[in-house]
Amino acid sequence: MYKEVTTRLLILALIIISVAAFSFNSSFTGKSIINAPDLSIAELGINLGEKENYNNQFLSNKITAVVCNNHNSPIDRYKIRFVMNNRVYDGEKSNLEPKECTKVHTSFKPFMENIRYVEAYIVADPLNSIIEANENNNRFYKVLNLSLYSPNLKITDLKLIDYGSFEEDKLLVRICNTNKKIPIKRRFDVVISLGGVQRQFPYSGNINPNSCAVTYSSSLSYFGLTKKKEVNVKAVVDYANNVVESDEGDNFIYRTFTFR
Ligand SMILES: [Ca+2]
Ligand SMILES: [Ca+2]
Ligand SMILES: [Ca+2]
Repeated sequence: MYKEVTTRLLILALIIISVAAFSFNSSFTGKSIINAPDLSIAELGINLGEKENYNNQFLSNKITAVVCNNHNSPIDRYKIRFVMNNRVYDGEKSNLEPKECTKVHTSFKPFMENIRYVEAYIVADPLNSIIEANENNNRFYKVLNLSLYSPNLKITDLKLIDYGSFEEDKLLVRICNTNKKIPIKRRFDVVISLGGVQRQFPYSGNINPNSCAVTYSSSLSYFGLTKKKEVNVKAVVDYANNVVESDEGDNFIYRTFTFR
């Protein structure tokens, strides 16, 4: 009985020692898994961590990714690939210590793209040239809403300008860009509907942030208005929707004019 217990204890001790020895050993073998870096993407966004995270000054908005090294070996150099709006932006960074994170930016300018949403991908080590402890956390996908980075057209006035005779009179349309930081640098149109007759007027100038511009219609005879009466007039800016705006719902104005 005593001998049996001793034997069992011995066997148990052997098992414990061998398991300990195996785990001790395994920390020195399989180097590529145990001692390796691990690139991962923690976050992707616009102007991440900036003091003001939207509507920076002209040209200074950035798409930012937070890249981390989750494991125990440093990384000398690594490549980062952004894919946005069907374009590829490649970058290279250096020195990422174990357990360290860093921010990576691209030159992508949200408002210059003139799109409302962008599907954004980021890949760390896109050519798989670094052996990592985890190869499955190198990609990040996010749909970014760029509306806040868009300008905004708004019609603030529509009035009749007297050119002497009523057929020669024109309509003045006052258009403002209500965004405080982003200019409008795209052609757009102004459509005026007068007494049910619709005419289109292109506008090709830029409008600076927080600024207004005026444009004029053709003379009223161009609308087929031949006799004096009361007419409803509607003006719409960016009728064909060439400009992506933060607010697409404030682009029209109504007036009623009585010609006597
Ligand atoms: Ca990884
Ligand atoms: Ca608008
Ligand atoms: Ca628009």
